[in-house]
Amino acid sequence: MKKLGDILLGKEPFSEHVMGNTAVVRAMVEAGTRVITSYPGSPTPEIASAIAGIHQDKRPFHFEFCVNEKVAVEVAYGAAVNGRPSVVFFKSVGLNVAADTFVQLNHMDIPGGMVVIIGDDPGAHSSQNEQDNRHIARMSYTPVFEPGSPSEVYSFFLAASAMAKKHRMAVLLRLTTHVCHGKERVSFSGWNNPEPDDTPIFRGEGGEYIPIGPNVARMKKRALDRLELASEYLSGSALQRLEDNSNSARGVITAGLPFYSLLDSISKAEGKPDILKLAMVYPIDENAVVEFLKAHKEVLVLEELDDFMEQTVKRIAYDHRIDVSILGKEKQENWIGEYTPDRVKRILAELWPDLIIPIPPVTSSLSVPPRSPQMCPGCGHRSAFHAIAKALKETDITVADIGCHTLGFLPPYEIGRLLMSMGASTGIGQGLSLFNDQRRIVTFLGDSTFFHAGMPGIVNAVFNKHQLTLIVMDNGTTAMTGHQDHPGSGSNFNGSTERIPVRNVLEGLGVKDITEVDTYNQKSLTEAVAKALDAPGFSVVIAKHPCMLKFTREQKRKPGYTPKHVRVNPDNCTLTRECIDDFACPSFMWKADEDEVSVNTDLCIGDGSCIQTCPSRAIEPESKKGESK
Ligand SMILES: Cc1ncc(C[n+]2csc(CCOP(=O)(O)OP(=O)(O)O)c2C)c(N)n1
Repeated sequence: MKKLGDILLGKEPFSEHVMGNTAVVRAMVEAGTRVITSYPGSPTPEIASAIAGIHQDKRPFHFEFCVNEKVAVEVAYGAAVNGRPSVVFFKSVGLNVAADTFVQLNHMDIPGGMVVIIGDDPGAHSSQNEQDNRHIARMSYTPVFEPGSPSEVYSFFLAASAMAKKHRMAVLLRLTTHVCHGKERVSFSGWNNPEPDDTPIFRGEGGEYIPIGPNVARMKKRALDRLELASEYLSGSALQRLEDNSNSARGVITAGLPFYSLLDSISKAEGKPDILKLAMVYPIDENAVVEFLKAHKEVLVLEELDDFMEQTVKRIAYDHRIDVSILGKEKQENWIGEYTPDRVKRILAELWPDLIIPIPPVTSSLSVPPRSPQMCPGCGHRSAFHAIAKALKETDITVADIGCHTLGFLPPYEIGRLLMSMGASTGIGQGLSLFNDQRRIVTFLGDSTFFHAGMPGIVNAVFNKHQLTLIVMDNGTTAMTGHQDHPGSGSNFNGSTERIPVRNVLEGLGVKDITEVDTYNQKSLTEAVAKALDAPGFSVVIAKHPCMLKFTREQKRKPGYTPKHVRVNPDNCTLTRECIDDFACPSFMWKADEDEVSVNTDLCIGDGSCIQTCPSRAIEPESKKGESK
């Protein structure tokens, strides 16, 4: 097994078992990418983890995490109009944040070329929706390549990058969760790029880059012309596949991961349908589709999420007067969720019952207990929710935001009754406060989210004099997506940087009522929140404590580290169960048969934030055990 750095930079051809998220970085290196930007979000953060596998001095490109997806697109665009081939990557809903700039891209002449990689999330494994970003590609005239495996991620990126450079445009590479995370052996070409030409070539004379007035129509024409060039590029492309099973009755048009699910589903079938697997899902290779439709009596369009290709295929059949029956997403349930092999098997069995050999259901004697997500042992957010709950009234309305602290909505805290999108809580809270002097409003924001999209809502609260309390859950990192740095962390992807404290920003934004409390100091936090809630106008409490998962991982790497734990002293324990029922740290275990609370030392990190929660003072550092005897 080669080292990650060698996989990404090795100049001789080789093959290796890698994730889609790794294969794409190798492709970026081969394509001579000079600037890569991102904002973290599943399923793509491992692209950055792979980049981190190349020593900073050896990286042939600049990489940075930006404060949000919009800025990430802008930095990549700025580099590309100056001649640097660039890439930006982020998760599905990141495109909503980036949209204002993203939709303009193909109106512009982009000499370096840009590849925009999005990680869509059918099945919503780690997103608040399943949005199908192929739609926004159409709206912005952006060609979309859709690979279905790590090998295709590699080859499709190279094609997307070549197209972007040749036609001086932006091209989308649409990945989905299992394409990002799936692993297979990928054959990599060798590479030997010439020294990059870093001449800053931007000119922009005569308003060429200013989309105002008559320029807009001219620019839009350019975007449409380049779309046509993109579809021409596909004719005869080796990336598009035709699986000829000599079946003139049935065919399937598909793309991406569903293609592999289809192959899996029909591997043992008799009378397999012919398959046209598209590499580009927008624009579609119309000639190939016409030929395929003409050659079959019945064609199924097999695609995850919306009926995006289906609509175009039906339009093509209509325009070309082709007599073919086209099957697609007639059933609403087929718009929802991933097209795994089992799912595709079920869809096919319903449409073409003679095709699929019924497979006996897999029975397993293992029963897996259902587990709800929860905060880590020692999490400062738990300590915060435990304290904040004591300051709240039953009638208060709490508004969650996106991050680890979203889990506050779960029992026993049940704090955060609405959730929408990153940074949305403060604005929603302001709406809730209107015509409402009976119920108090408390909103939450993580610190990464504060910088990402949280600030405009705060400015609005000050500007329009809203009555609410915001609690910034400041753990010093972007915890939920894997501890990426943000402007409040004091470091960025490439090293240390000036820390921008949340408090200073709040002061700069005009917030007058600000209190900062360590979340492990629960009494002070309860008091601070109670005071803020009673104060007139907009108040902010910064509930601070470093992410303990990150902290403990760092400690464990230090030589001589010995784990510390707490214990429940049975002599003092009065079985109030506050540690289990109200504080709810997963380290506490209830042994019902023995009527006893104990500590699972595999989970406990010894942070001690629980000690203050026990009314009978039974929780103590394990090191005190000897003393009490
Ligand atoms: C627009 C958008 N981009 C990225 C994400 C992925 N994501 C989920 S939570 C989160 C931020 C978490 O950091 P923070 O706000 O500091 O909260 P924490 O998890 O540390 O509590 C991110 C980037 C997302 N959900 N939406």
